[in-house]
Amino acid sequence: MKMTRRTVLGAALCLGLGFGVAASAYAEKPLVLGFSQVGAESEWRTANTASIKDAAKQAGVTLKFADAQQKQENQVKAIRSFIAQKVDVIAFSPVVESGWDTVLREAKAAKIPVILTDRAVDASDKSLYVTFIGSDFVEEGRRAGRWLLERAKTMPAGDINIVELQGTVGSAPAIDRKAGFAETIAANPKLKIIRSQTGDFTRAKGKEVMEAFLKTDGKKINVLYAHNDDMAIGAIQAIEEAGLKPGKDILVISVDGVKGAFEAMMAGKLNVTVECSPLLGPQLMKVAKQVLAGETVPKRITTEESVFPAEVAAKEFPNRKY
Ligand code: GYE
Repeated sequence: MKMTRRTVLGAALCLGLGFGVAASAYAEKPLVLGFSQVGAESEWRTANTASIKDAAKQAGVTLKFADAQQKQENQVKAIRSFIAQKVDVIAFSPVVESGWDTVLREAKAAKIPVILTDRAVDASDKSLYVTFIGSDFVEEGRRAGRWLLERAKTMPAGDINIVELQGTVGSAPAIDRKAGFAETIAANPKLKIIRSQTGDFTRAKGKEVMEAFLKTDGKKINVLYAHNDDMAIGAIQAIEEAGLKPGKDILVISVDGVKGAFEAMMAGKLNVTVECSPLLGPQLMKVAKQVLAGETVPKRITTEESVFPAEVAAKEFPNRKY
């Protein structure tokens, strides 16, 4: 085992005092974790925050939690304050992929390990973080695309017009879910994305942008692909207000698998949700402890997920944890 700051101090105490009790009491000093969260933009995020806070409590980790309200500058400030406070480990879910190199270098210079959760960064120097725990967003996009490819087989001849509600501009899930979906539906030339715009992962924005899509393209729209459930739920409202039936006149596909999506599926308004688990807390606490103990952890830890079509919604609903 590598000697960490803590083990060194523990050993020094042991030698100095000659008391095993004092040394073990010191060894139990809780790990201090600084966590910079993206915000509170969606049901997914609320569940993710709850998972991190609960897991910290369970693991006896002292959590310093900061909500960035979806602003990168707030995340940078939070990380700098964690460095100043000399926390043991920093973890964060980067709102966008780029622009982290400077602050990550500052953390490295202060010898504070950084763990990425949920979203990735595009830093060219991979040594700037220890590991990235989260979903494979490209695969989620592919799963959404595969569902549509299957469904398209039973749809009338002619073009199938898709509108897309993207997540936050520049964020890993928006970039990857778009790419995975586009790559997959390319197999069927009838499937056409006629509009694609950001709804910033929120219900309010999802509704607003869908209203605009409906105004210009109305009856031409056959499918909505939303990068998260919240935007889909907002858009469903817009579709209903336009006098159309979501889930029937316009098929609705989304990502996350939050309870609200299952309710919408049970009401026949959402056709499928691709699972993306926000329950990253326990894994984060485990990895933070391993990192601090000097253990080697994998550079990429991928969350396991599945797909839930409307047909299984009622059966699965009682098992949902978020
Ligand atoms: O899909 C969305 C949230 O980064 C995976 O962020 C997360 C995404 C999630 O706001 O609902």
